[in-house]
Amino acid sequence: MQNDTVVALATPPGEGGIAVIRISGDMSARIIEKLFSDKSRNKVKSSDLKDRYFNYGYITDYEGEVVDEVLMVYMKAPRTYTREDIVEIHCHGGMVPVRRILELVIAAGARMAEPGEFTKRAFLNGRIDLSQAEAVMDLISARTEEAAKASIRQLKGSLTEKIGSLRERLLNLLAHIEVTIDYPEEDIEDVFLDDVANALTAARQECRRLLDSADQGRLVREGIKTVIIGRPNVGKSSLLNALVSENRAIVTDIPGTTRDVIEEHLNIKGVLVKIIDTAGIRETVDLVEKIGVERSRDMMKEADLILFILDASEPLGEDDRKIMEWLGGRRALVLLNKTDKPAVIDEAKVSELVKADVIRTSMVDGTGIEEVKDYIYNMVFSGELTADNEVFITNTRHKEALIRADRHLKDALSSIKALVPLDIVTIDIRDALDCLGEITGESLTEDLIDKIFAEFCLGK
Ligand SMILES: Nc1nc2c(ncn2[C@@H]2O[C@H](COP(=O)(O)OP(=O)(O)OP(=O)(O)O)[C@@H](O)[C@H]2O)c(=O)[nH]1
Ligand SMILES: [Mg+2]
Repeated sequence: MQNDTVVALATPPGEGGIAVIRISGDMSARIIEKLFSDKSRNKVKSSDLKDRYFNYGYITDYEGEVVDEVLMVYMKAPRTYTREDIVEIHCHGGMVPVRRILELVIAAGARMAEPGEFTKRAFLNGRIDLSQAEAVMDLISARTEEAAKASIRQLKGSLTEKIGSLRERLLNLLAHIEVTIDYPEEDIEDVFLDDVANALTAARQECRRLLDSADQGRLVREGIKTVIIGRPNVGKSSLLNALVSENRAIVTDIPGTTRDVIEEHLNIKGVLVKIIDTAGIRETVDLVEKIGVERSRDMMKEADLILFILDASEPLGEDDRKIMEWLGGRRALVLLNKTDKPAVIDEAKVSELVKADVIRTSMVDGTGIEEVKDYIYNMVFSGELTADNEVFITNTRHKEALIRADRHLKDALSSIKALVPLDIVTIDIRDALDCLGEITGESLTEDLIDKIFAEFCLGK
């Protein structure tokens, strides 16, 4: 399967200045000999083509009719993205030339590539590991600079290295144990068991460190889901508008203005934030508003951060207290809004009731808006993680594999302590190794690999 030659449009479909059609595989050179001619309309031999060089010319069909004027690059294996021969045709970016060239390339012996097939070939040919392949996809879909930076680090192999050294340590340990198992006549010393236990503990710590970074990793990649909550009329929609600097949500002095959930994206210094404005929470008999209140409550459950707004110009009410109960132990920031008006609320009482930071705001004069943004930013980057070489887990598949690896190491450790025979302990260590290998792709079945690449985009 892998020896055939594939083709795909590498640029987004639609009209554009240029489009790039990419061909990869053994037949690439022969295909280009059939279809490409130089500026004097002479066919070229692939042996005459310079490696990695832009060639000006034409793509012609089998009657010799010009289909498009193009730039063509021939890249010889193995120094290419897929480690196979690659040809890229830069043609005019209209649907007609693109479709005709694709048809001609397929008629000349290639087949349409599957989504992600170029990157999959790079993986199968050993140019990159699975975590790097996934980083390519993350980079393409990154919506902020921080998310892109995290993908670049992973693409460069930082996670590969971390996982690789962890696996190596476990392999050494395994070898060590196996030697001992091979000589059963020798008594196993306590010192040896202590060494094994220490090595397992160290490996677990490394797993935990990577897992600890996963929450931040997810926030960087997917954005922080921030939900604005409060009783009607406290200024929730006004806050959404102030944060996105736009009149996105309707603001009126009528309580119950917002009845549905409104979502907007915000980029705070490279951190992606999804801001969700909700219907004011209160007891109501209005059916539509009631559904809105239900939704507000559901939103709270999924939030990474809750911005709980109170009207500082009014005393605490029943509805405010109810929301406090609903907050439970969730991560929240309290905003005392309308501070441009005379203060009525008892701030000390509020801090006592809600164990969270409090920021004073006014949507009329803009007080506190920057502080709110800083608070959200600091949720992701509180110090050490900003270091450029820091590895952090951004992918749920990796996180899940690490959790399983850690569990096996934990089992191995308890077995050692319970003086369970060593060959049982090695089973757990092997299982942990397999889990780690799933991250880099060494111990994954073909089906799973296909599934992962199927989520990629076409032409990558
Ligand atoms: N003085 C003052 N008025 C504010 C402030 N923030 C909002 N308001 C006013 O309060 C009223 C309600 O604001 P909204 O933003 O619609 O409130 P809400 O919480 O979204 O209300 P619902 O959608 O009904 O739940 C409007 O008349 C706003 O202009 C503030 O900081 N100071
Ligand atoms: Mg509103």
